Amino acid sequence: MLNIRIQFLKDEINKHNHNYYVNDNPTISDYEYDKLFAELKQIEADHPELITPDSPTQRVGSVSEKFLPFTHTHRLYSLDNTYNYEDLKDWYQKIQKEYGTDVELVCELKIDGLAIALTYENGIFTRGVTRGDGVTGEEITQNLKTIKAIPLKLKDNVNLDVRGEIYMPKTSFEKLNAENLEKGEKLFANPRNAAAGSLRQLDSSITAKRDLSMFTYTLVTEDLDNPPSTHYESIMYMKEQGFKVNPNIRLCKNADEAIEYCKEWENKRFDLDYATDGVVIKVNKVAIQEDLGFTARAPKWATAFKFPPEEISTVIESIELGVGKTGAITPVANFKPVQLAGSTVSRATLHNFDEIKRLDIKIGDTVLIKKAAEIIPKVIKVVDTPHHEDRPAYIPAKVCPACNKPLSTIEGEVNLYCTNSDCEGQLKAKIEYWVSKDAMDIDSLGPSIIEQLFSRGMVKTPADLYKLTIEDFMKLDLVKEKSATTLYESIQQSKSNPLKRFITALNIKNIGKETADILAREFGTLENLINADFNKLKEINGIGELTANEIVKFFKDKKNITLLNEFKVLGVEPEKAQQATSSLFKGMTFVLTGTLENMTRNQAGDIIKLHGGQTSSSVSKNTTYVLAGENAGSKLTKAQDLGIKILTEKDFLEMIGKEI
Ligand code: 3B9
Repeated sequence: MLNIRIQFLKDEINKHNHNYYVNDNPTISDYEYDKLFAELKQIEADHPELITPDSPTQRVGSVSEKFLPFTHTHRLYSLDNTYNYEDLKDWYQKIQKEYGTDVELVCELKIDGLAIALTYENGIFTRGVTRGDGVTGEEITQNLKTIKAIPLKLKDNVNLDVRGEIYMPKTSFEKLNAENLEKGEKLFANPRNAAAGSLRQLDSSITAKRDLSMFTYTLVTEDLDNPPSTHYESIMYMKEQGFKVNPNIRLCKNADEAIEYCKEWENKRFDLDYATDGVVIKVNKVAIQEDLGFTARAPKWATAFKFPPEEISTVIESIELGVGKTGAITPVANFKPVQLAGSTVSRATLHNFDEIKRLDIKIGDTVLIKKAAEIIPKVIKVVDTPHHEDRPAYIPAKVCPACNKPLSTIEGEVNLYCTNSDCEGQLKAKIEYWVSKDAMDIDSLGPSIIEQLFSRGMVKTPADLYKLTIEDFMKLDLVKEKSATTLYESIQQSKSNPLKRFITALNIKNIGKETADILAREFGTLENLINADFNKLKEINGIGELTANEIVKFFKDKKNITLLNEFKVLGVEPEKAQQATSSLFKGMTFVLTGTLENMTRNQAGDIIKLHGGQTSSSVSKNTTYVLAGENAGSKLTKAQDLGIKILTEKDFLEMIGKEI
């Protein structure tokens, strides 16, 4: 009797979840739903042995210690991108050549979320894994169970895998950020980050409180007597089984119709309550898909058409000046907050005063801003602004915004510099740089802590960081024992960072992480680098005379000598770098492109450096070899144009005396 009632309740609740979260079409009131849920919970509390994994009560709360890695049974492929209709037509024509004039396509929106794989055994949801690197991800089944658009039980008792995208609706993202703002908690930059942050909770009851959903787009199964013969059919099958599939899918006869779809959604996408960054175009027939197959990272039968980057206009309200770690003054534009590619932005760097002059930017101008890499936007140009001509031109500052000392120019450079070595703005920027990701990577030490350390006079130079105790940190606002300990420990741990990080962190002019890596590998220890003379330095491939000069100058400077001595006394001892053990590639520069079969590009780079060679990210006449893997793109073309020798992975392995 109880068994029948409990099954009835589970089926009812699962049905109403489906109506509400998948079909957006609730058929009972919240009150009635809550009553069913309460009854089920009560029976399960009295009879825990009746709880099953597909019970809707299993969608809430449990705490795990950490996420475990899980290797996908079939890898999660990426998609090759196309950025214009020309490329899209090219892709289609190649397929057409093989398979006849009308190769049917399916167009889908590309949801800007997180890719996930779900496994069902006998129709029951048993495992959910993040994409990770496509081969191995993290098992987050408990968190995924809280997402009501994910069915816990399918219509049929089948074994299958599906892939899809987890996302947070735009309106839910805005609501979450508004709440977090009120509570003084961290804000998410966009819905995608909010979804990622919500999924990465060890306590799934937090995930349960976030409004996440999922669109399913791929079916992988060998369990069906009549497997779908087209992608479209497999989408319909997933829908029938209870998954949420995106309704805006369209069957197209050819590339022209697919382009039509892309054009339509380029504008319509802003009306949707979820973020999309493109259209995925897939060959419909499974037989053709199977014949075309995959490259190392993506199916050849699909491509992602990326929507052009978003641009928007806004009004510049003020120009703020900042002083950087080199003393360079950077103007930053503050403008009326606008939505750009899913985030609210209100600031953009203007780089330097020459840029302001070049763009003829005046306060009050309407400018066009564009989302550049990640979330830092860029001002592109002034758009027609009334009275632009009548308003005064922007006048570059004459004194440092932080210390009020006069600014100077450096010959051959566009920047204005503050040359006051005691300038607090500069010192602060140096510390921020010291702890940054490419330098010492002390990520617990954020800007607000640094600000407090300065305003209380606790820190002036990077060496001072290593003198701080847990008690010191506890004097700061909002720092309790736990975070004080974390701060202390992460600073102490950085003492033995790899040498290249330490050299990067020193902030020697012209020396970023790439050059720091070259120096670390060349000299092995800091001592050796300090003692290197100009002639030795300029001989190194990748170090020019200018840079060699800056290095010598840096280590001669009294302040720097004092700083380095202090580090020694404090026990800051970077880990020795591995020096080249052969000179096989001495003086040679490699550019790596495409996907290698037996190693990653980073691993190949390490091998090259161990043999005394170097790597570079761009092809030029100084490139000795281009090592090209699968799917090599424009770098390969450029190498061919410049007549640079191209190596296959096999050639490369032969050169280093390894055969595979
Ligand atoms: C094994 C939409 C996205 C997307 C695929 C997408 C991202 C990736 C993909 C998924 N949005 N669709 N589609 N709308 N962001 C096409 C790469 N497909 C697969 O990963 C995949 C994996 C397959 C078939 C497809 O079948 C195999 C089974 C066994 C062995 C080898 C292949």
